[in-house]
Amino acid sequence: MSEQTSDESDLGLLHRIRSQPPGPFRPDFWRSPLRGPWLTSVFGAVLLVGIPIMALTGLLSYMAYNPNLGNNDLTSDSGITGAFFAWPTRPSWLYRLNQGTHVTLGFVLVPIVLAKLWSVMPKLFSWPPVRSASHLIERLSLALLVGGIVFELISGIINVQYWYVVPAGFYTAHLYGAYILTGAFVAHVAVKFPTLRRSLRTRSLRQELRTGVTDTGPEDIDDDTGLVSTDPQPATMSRRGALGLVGAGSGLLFVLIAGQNLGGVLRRVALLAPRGRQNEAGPNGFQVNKPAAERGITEDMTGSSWRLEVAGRDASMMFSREDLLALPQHEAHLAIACVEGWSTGTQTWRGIRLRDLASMVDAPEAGSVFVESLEGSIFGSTTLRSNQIADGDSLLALGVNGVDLSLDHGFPARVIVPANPGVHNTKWVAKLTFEV
Ligand SMILES: Nc1nc2c(c(=O)[nH]1)N[C@H]1C(S)=C(S)[C@@H](COP(=O)(O)O)O[C@H]1N2
Ligand SMILES: [Mo]
Repeated sequence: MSEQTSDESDLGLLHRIRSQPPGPFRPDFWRSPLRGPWLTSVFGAVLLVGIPIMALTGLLSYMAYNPNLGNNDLTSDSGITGAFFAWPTRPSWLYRLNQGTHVTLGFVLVPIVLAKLWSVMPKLFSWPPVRSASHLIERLSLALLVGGIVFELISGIINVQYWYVVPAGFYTAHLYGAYILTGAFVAHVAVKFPTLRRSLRTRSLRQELRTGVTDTGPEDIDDDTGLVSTDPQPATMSRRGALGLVGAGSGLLFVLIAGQNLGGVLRRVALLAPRGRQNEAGPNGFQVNKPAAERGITEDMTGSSWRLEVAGRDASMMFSREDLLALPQHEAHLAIACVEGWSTGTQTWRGIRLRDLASMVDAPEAGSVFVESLEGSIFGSTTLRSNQIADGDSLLALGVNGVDLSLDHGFPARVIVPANPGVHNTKWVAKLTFEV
């Protein structure tokens, strides 16, 4: 008797589950009148522009890192990023612009990505979760898209906030994540672009921006996208309010990060930029990313016993700092721009042209120079290409803004090359090896 009762209730439960999926899987669980293909498409249109810019600037940054040159990029198999062209030295602000765009836009896109995900949330809970093989493939590709963008944004933000442990691991993961995201993005756009175009035409943005809460109703029901609520609540916010909220979030993030690259008054409010904001008084007061103490560089190592070795085809020469100061000095107005998006702004560097040093060791047309410093971290050496050596503003700098380099800025000598990713402007240089 009791068995029969339990059987019956089991059956009843099963029936209820079939006809009425749990909570968020029920279509009438999602009741915001704002959700609909138009709103999703507005966010989608912004990402349609933003994500390709992220992919392009990211790829260009890898090329600037010069993965086809020896030690410059530690990513194994950097693929096409190593293949194509030598990163130019002109315009000198090129890398600053590239990384400023990449990092700033990455922050600015966060609210838009969140809003886009919110707008399609009911689709995440489709019931049954898998209807067919093609539905499964569609859902897997969306998982790659959503997972890819969330991973790229989080890993990028963690990196520029210095929360990472192994930097080389970040670059590899961020690059491969980008390949996956790009693939999923291209597939998604190919499938959804017609819907996006059609949906954007269903409402007028100008009209929406004039519509308050009381006049805000759901979008027209369309069985195609399934985004419009089947049982909408009255609006508590207008579309104008929703777009304004997302826009304000992006604007706030812009203000909190952009100054690290742009400088000026925005630099003081760049609260999300751990390096970009510091700026002390004095000629050496601009940002220091890796201080001497952190790298084990002491006054002893850089004092009167310090020598620079310059090696060329057959010749090798040793220079004291006095020897270097006796050589022709050149001035260059250049900014350091780090992969993390911050920049020192333009400083006046003074030192010896790299190409002059190359000539002194009989390597005037050097194909590359291997730069070694007094410290052995992965940032402690770099390889520069022929076009970088040849540029008249590429210096082994001894001074900055009219004074000697400070120890933190690379005393006795550091590399400074126009449009060079910051990390290749090696400090505390001990040896230059020019290869023909
Ligand atoms: N030897 C050495 N040179 C170095 C570094 C370093 O850690 N060691 N840091 C690099 C990085 S990551 C940047 S962005 C630039 C500017 O950093 P700075 O502010 O520490 O000079 O210097 C580069 N030169
Ligand atoms: Mo850097």
